[in-house]
Amino acid sequence: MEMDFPVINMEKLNGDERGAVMDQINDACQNWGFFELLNHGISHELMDKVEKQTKEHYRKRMEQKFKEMVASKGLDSVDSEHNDTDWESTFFLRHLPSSNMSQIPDLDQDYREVMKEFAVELEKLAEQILDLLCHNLGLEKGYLKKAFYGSKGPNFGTKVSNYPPCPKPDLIKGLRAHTDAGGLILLFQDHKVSGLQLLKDGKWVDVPPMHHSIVINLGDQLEVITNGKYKSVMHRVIAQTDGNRMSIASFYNPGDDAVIYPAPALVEGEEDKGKLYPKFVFDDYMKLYVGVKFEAKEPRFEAMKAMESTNPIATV
Ligand SMILES: O=C(O)CCC(=O)C(=O)O
Ligand SMILES: [Fe+2]
Repeated sequence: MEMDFPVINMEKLNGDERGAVMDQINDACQNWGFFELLNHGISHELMDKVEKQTKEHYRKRMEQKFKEMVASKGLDSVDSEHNDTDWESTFFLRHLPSSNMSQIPDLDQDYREVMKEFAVELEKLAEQILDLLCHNLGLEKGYLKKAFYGSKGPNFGTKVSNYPPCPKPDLIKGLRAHTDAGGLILLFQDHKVSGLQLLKDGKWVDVPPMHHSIVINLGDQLEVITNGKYKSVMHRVIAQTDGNRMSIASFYNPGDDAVIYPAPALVEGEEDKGKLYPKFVFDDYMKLYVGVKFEAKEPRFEAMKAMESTNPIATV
């Protein structure tokens, strides 16, 4: 039976349907790697401001540059598949462990302020979701936050993207297929222009645009910590021939020096026999990931295993 994309109404976590909603989240984590949140507590007014300012910023500061890039690379007239470019216009805001917001050029002051406010809300939501995951996994409250903490707290940042109309969306992807390297990803996506797809049972499935929703997906680190109980899932963006898709993806990731390994409570059997994933320093994983982002994740885990066996990390 074809299952529908999981949509979670967070309001119901406060009522007598809590158990069923928790099960729905657990099922989404096990079978989809993705779910979409409604009534997540972030005000619609704030989200509307973020959307308006992001679209305005694109028109004022990014669109011309994108068009010039397309023209200079001849991307609008390709006649065969392009596997080394993405049809996206992006910039990155870092919030934690320290903010880079004041160094980003061309951000209007009110846009800067609204994005700061949004990031604070998203950080709270991320930690709330991590605790729901802890509960479902049978881990103590705060386990995942602590696992990500390292010595300076998590890395938390936002990639602001626009996927402008693309004349050849079958030849150039908006964003090529990948799994996310980090922890928990929170996405505010355009509610009118679709394009995000995830790979499920060998088929690409649309992540449905919904007004004022936040889409959550799980990165490679949660696969490792859960010893594969939850998995990161391949996804990609298909640009549209008409319509510009906005997407604001926030990455709640481990700190650079956080040591990542399967939670002992989720490793079955004696000693380390049931441990399916390696132990490593998050930054070592990221150094590897940048070069192989658009490849399968399994060789990344294997490379980390090889590193672990030559240079084991003391148990902390
Ligand atoms: O734009 C999107 O919807 C997804 C972006 C994404 O997958 C990423 O930046 O890792
Ligand atoms: Fe992604």
